[in-house]
Amino acid sequence: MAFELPKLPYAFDALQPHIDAKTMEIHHGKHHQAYVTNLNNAIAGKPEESMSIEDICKNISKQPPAVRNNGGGHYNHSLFWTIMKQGGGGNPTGAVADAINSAFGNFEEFKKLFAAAGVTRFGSGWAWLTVSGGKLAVSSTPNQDNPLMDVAEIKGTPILGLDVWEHAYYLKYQNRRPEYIENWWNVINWIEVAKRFSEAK
Ligand code: MN3
Repeated sequence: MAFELPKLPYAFDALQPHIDAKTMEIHHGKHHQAYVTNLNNAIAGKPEESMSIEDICKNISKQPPAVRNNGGGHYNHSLFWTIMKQGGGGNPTGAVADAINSAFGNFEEFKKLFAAAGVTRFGSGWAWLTVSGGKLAVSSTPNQDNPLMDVAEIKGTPILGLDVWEHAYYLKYQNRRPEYIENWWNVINWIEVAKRFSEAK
């Protein structure tokens, strides 16, 4: 087996009340598992079996749709679980906070831009904060694309990502994606985002 479902770094109910336990259970155990299974099936017997998911994403334009969709799904969700935690939220600190202020003016302006990227993504996709060309950028991608991919409009190393597929919020928020995003700020693991920022430079 080339790729495996990473263990969720907290209990299914750890992000309540902002993200409910049932959503987490299905999202991790069914949706993410399906991306991993389908990715492994798509690359069986191929050199990609021994490649990192990051390297597969970086040359995604050479891959068939099954690898783009499921490889992206595996990378994106693996990142997503780690940038949330029980008792998260608040404001970023240190170098990543400085970089946010320098790129967007202040944290509140960044939040507005990021939320807008998530709210206005039509259909399914992701909102991202990415180190791109040495500075931070906000963007969104469709489906399971991400900023590592050579097909992305804004390319770089994502340090924060938000899943805006309906499966990420529909049980609790139904069609109210903006409310899901507003509550999601309360579970962000800024320590992990700062770590990813320091490694991306
Ligand atoms: Mn998802």
